[in-house]
Amino acid sequence: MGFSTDAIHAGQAPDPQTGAVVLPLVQSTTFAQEAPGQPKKYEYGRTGNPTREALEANIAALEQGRYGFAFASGMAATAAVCHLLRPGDHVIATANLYGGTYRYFEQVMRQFGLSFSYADTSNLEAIEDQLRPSTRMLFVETPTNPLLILSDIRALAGFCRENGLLLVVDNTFLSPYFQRPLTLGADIVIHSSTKYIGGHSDIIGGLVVVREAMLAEQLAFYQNAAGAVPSPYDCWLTLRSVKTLALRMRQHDANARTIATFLHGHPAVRKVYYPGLKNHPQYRLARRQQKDPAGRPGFGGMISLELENEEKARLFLSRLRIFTLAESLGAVESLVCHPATMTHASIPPAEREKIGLSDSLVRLSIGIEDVEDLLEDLRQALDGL
Ligand code: P1T
Repeated sequence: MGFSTDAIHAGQAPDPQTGAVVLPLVQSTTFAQEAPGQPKKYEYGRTGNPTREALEANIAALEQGRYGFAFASGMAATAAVCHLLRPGDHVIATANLYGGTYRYFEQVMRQFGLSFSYADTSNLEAIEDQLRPSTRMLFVETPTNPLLILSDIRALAGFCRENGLLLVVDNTFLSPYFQRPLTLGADIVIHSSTKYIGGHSDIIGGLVVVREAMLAEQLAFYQNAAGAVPSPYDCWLTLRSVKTLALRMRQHDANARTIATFLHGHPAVRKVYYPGLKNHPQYRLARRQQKDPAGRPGFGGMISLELENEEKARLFLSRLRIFTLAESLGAVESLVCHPATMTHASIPPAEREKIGLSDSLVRLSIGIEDVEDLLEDLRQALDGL
């Protein structure tokens, strides 16, 4: 089936009992058993729920995986994946990660005997330099939050196969509409479905998709044992959101391309980070790796820009009218954020400096409003800076 057909139908046949076209929302926390220890299909809502199961089947179809798992947040999804590891295991992660992921690795998982090294995962040699006998996992964000650096998933998958590592890709920034890491050889895909998949800034959620039955078994066990599951209502809302994912992603991408070009030509902007600009160092990789289901290149809706200094960045933020100053991204409305003091504040300043995340960096999440209005808002905020 095509992507949009799957987005609308996968996991959601009309209800056999009532004919309801929209998947019924099953809020029940428990399910009647025919005899002790003999449930019909579901027994307890943490273990399994029909609404959650539909979402899990849906995301598995969109990512072209076999098994999907829904969690209460993107961080809970990342935690589930980390629990595939054992004390003593070593992880190599992209140097520029979402700040919360870095915090979870450094301040939570380290306490349990895991160790983490950070590398520029766009460079295989830099990864190789970090490789140890105990390395078990390569954890990659591509494009990265907020610097939009890409890693070549297919090349990394080959490296991981040779070295016996699991390749995990956080696909939050593009959604399965523009990037399907499992088809490029990744083992595990993670989403903060709070972002593009939810798309309306009203659901916190996380998703994991795999192909291998062994990984699926461990994730299912952990999901039930640790219990960071989303509510059935959040799953139902997410399913509703996914139905328009293709339409929304096309508009995010179209608006962002126009805006990135405008920003690139504005004298107050020192640098624009957007993989769809020809001067992005990985423009060719972006065209090859990031594609809509019909094979057309897609760059997504995230843009970062460097202003002259932090003071100008703050002034710019205060002048914007349509762009709302807030954390998060990927929703229909445009947002703006100052990563150094907001989403990436949990990364120590020295580490931020190392990866090039400066105090004058501003991140835009381009929404699907009329692009002329967004351009006008940016123009009035930048002019005379
Ligand atoms: O917020 P949560 O649903 O728990 O997802 C965490 C997460 C994971 N991965 C990436 C790439 C992310 O960007 C996030 C969350 N990011 C933000 C809240 C933000 O504004 O960048």
